[in-house]
Amino acid sequence: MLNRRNLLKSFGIAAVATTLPEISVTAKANENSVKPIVVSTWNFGIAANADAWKILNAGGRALDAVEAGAKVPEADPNNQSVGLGGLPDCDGIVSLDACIMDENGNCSSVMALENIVHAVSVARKVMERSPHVQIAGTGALQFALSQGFTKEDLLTEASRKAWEKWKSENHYEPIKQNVGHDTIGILAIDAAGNLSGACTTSGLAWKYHGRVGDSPIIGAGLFVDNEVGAACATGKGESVVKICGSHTIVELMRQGATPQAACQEAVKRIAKKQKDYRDFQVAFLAINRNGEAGAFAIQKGFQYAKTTSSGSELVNGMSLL
Ligand code: SD4
Repeated sequence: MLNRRNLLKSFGIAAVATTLPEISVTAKANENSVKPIVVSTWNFGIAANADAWKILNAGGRALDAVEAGAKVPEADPNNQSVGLGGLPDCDGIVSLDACIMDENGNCSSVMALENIVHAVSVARKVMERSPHVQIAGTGALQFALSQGFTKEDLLTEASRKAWEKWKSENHYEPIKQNVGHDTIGILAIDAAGNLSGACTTSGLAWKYHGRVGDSPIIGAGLFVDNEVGAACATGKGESVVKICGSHTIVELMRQGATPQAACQEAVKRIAKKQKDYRDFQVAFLAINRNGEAGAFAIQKGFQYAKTTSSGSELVNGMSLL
């Protein structure tokens, strides 16, 4: 039976328990294209992928697929880390970060957007109907309303109660975060071989009002290069931004790293520079343009959902700790 060390070796990766190994950059990805394909973060990615797959399977565009997939957890009031029902900031206000990027390098995001469920769709409108790549705060809301989105109260009863409990225990002090927080990042390749990605989140619970994480920052929470591959991030955004995580991973894949080895190297950079890395989670997910997927996290427990013509599966990401 394979033990963990052998399993890591079988993937061409050195063991990663206490030391931080050099990554092994393996040979160029094989040419056995797996497409279409969609991958997304966490177990709720299975439901997101199902909607994305309908579009991919019908020959649709990866951009439409990732938007459709990201909208699934956004609309789910029981998902407390994305869209409707997301845990609020320290003032009890739900604010969303989202971005989207297509095969031509077009991209855009909304930051700290309030009162609109489908932040990812607002981000797409920024890309397609404005001259900008980023719109934040009240301006993002104003833009969304001008595009026909409707205002809704995003704070569900369950999230309001969770906030009130936090408030009574923490005296309004935004705390050092290590609460469960599960952004969806979703990456797809369509039948034409084009890549797109999207990312959407309510961000860290109890954050400072106006705080922006990595998810809407192109290159940090998401990056897509049609010639190479795509990557996205979940976890503590501040740590992802500091290493420009997703762009780093795409550039490593450009140099020949497998998606998994590239994700591992990004995690390693965080661990090298951020001494408290044992106290938080960051996970990266990537695909290359041949449809190979890989992931790597700081902590155990990260999973991603993968859907191809063979079906859907939840894959356990490897981790540093
Ligand atoms: C953030 N990266 O706002 C997001 C939160 C997250 O899994 O990913 N949670 O920092």
